[in-house]
Amino acid sequence: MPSTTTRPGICRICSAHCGVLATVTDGRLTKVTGDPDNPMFKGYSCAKGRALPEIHNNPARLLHSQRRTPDGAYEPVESGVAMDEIAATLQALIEAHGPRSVALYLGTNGLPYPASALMGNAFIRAIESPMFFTANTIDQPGKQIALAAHGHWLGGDVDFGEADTWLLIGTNPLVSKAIGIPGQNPAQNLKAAVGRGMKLIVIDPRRSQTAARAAIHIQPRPGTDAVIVAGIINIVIGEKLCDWDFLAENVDGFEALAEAVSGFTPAYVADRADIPEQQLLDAARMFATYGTRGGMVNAGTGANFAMHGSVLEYLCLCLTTICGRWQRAGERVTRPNTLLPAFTAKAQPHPPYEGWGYGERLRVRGLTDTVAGMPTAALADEILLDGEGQVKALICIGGNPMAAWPDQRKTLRALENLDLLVTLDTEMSLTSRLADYVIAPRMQMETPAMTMGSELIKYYASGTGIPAAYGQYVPRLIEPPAGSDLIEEWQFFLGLAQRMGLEMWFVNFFGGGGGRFMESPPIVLNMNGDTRLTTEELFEQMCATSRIPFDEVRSHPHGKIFDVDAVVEPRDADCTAKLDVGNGRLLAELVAIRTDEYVAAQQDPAFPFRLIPRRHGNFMNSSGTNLAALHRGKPYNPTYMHPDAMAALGLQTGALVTVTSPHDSIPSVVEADDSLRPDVVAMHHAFGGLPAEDDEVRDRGSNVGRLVPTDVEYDPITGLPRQGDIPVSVTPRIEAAV
Ligand SMILES: Nc1nc2c(c(=O)[nH]1)N[C@H]1C(S)=C(S)[C@@H](COP(=O)(O)OP(=O)(O)OC[C@H]3O[C@@H](n4cnc5c(=O)[nH]c(N)nc54)[C@H](O)[C@@H]3O)O[C@H]1N2
Ligand SMILES: Nc1nc2c(c(=O)[nH]1)N[C@H]1C(S)=C(S)[C@@H](COP(=O)(O)OP(=O)(O)OC[C@H]3O[C@@H](n4cnc5c(=O)[nH]c(N)nc54)[C@H](O)[C@@H]3O)O[C@H]1N2
Ligand code: SF4
Ligand SMILES: [Mo]
Repeated sequence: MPSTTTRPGICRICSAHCGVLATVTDGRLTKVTGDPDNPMFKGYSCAKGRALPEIHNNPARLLHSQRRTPDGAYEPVESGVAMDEIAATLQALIEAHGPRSVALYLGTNGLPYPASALMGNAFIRAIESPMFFTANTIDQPGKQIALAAHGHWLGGDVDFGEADTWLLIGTNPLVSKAIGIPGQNPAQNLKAAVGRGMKLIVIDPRRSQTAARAAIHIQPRPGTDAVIVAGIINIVIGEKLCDWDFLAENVDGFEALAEAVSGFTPAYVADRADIPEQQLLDAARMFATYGTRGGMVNAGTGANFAMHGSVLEYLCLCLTTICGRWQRAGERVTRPNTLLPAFTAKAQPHPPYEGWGYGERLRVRGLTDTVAGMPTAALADEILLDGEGQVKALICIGGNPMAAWPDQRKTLRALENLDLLVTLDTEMSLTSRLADYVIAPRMQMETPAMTMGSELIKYYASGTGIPAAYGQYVPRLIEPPAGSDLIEEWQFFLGLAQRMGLEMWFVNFFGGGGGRFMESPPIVLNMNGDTRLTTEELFEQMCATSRIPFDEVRSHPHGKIFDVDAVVEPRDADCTAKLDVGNGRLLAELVAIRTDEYVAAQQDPAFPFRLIPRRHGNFMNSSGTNLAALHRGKPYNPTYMHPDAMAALGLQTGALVTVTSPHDSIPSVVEADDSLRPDVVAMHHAFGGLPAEDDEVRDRGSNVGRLVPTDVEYDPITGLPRQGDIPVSVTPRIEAAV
């Protein structure tokens, strides 16, 4: 008789952290479904979470760490030996070239393992290298830049579940579960909201799953979001729809904002964005006046990648603030802490602070450390540029630079130029195939799990995090496969530190690089001497000051929404802080977008389409793309194109094409999609092989990042290059004879 158990687990593939039910048969994960007894998720799960058995049992999964041999092949290496050798190489590099020669990159798969980001960061601080990079600066770093310039409202967010309007820009939370609509079963959350009368407004060049449910869907030219939001602000101010009491008490810079947006008249915006003027007016009025409880504004990757992400995010905060869309004294605290320490929400601002231009200076493009973290798009240059400070060693935790970084060819040159490349990855990812060592880690269900990571992301931006005092902890549900040698990432860093004689301590922070602001005191842990710690004990220490005692959370295996009943306190009598909607630098950038020279430079008849990003419901970036259970016979990322545009080029779904940007070109397979504007094409990123593997396009897709240069157009503060609204041409491609 096979032994079968079914127990609660937590899927951490994305930030929703769904409570699921995991069935284990004879030590193997065999089934994952939603957990009907979980009070937050009520049985919800998505295709990715339900594929956790295939993900764990993937034949391509690494069961042993790998070492590259002189002839370029890989051989298994015992993890302790790998740590000995890596520690010795790092030590030698630091002695010869200084600590800055060692960099660390944290990708999206830091998220499932709360200790690994912290320990990776502790390690890089222990060697005194400033070179800690995360995926955040090739994501939406403008969010933290904008918060620094604007300040934080200490009363917290308006609840999506109570609001009468909401504005979403370039985000598709029904698929991404990332922002705006709470990610804990977003389709249900939206359905409930629309059912009670909420008016959703979506700005997206594609009729996305989310846009299809909107009261107003504005379908503009990509890259015009800052122009549109400036136009909405201009209408709100012009029609005197602001929350004047809130402005008087809490806000500086209103005159400067009004002046900066004044040129963005409805007629100008309608023309620039190619949208009906009346629709813009309707959207602005609806957002500002509809119902009794107004909602907030959130932007996503689509809007952030199209240049001027910092400005756009700042304008989103400005619009929220001039409409007074923050929780007030006496109202409910909508994102109370559970596993994080208690805090007191107050109806007052935390003033703006220095967000950029400090700390480590990069040797390229005048970029610096910022509140969003170090500019990842410049790391390849730091590896390639000879001279003092050159990066010689890179450690990647749960990230895939060859798939996800901009300028794939430059990334390839850079990674090949390193003296030491180490990845911590569950498979021989595109990046691992270039590594000197690949450290094989445990997977989700082989480690304990908790929801602290999902709770923490509220510090990343408004519209994120868990909208309730919800917490869940689950122990490890399976042992790693028999005969394997797998470690957890944090143990790898502690192992290196011990071998190098380093002092390790870590401070709890949002691992994605989100901001320097938290209301509650940081959790500081000293790791020295604690060599036999288990992950369970580490979690206990991380939760030692949690608002709900860790044991209490643990005693509810299906998760629990705690009744904390917190309300926002009135402002302190001596509080003089104000939010700032008049940041000079960001508003100057806005005004520059309004000039004719700027507009003229955007157009080039050689590139008649704009390529935009979009997420795939079944994959998390590059993860899962090689699993039949998830790709279901389509293992590539098509170029989605409007049928009329295809007809004009004589193309049919399934035809091979070449997509060319001013920088480079990639092969692709075209697919009809009438949800797009005819002048726009869309692709999922993080597919494809190495540049030499383009003929495998039908089996693995192609790499969008290759079309993106890092040093031509980029955000002057964060270094984020133009990863969306990319000018491209699409031309038929002759299928090579096989
Ligand atoms: N052109 C373009 N570029 C983009 C984007 C875009 O839309 N368009 N999006 C950007 C954004 S928003 C982001 S966040 C970045 C993402 O950039 P990255 O985080 O660098 O890329 P991922 O593909 O998410 O990398 C995940 C890696 O984790 C590995 N992995 C899977 N499971 C585990 C595990 O359990 N443990 C460990 N240790 N590893 C695991 C996978 O095999 C994979 O190699 O890409 C950015 N780049
Ligand atoms: N299933 C799944 N979920 C994920 C991920 C995944 O790969 N798969 N990735 C995770 C990660 S790392 C992140 S950062 C988040 C991202 O989460 P989101 O930001 O919500 O990303 P998308 O779902 O791609 O939605 C972006 C939308 O922007 C639109 N868009 C493109 N260009 C423009 C533009 O110029 N202007 C406007 N207004 N809209 C534009 C696209 O059509 C698309 O509908 O998702 C996370 N969740
Ligand atoms: S929504 Fe995210 S956390 Fe939930 S099951 Fe899907 S991938 Fe996992
Ligand atoms: Mo991301």
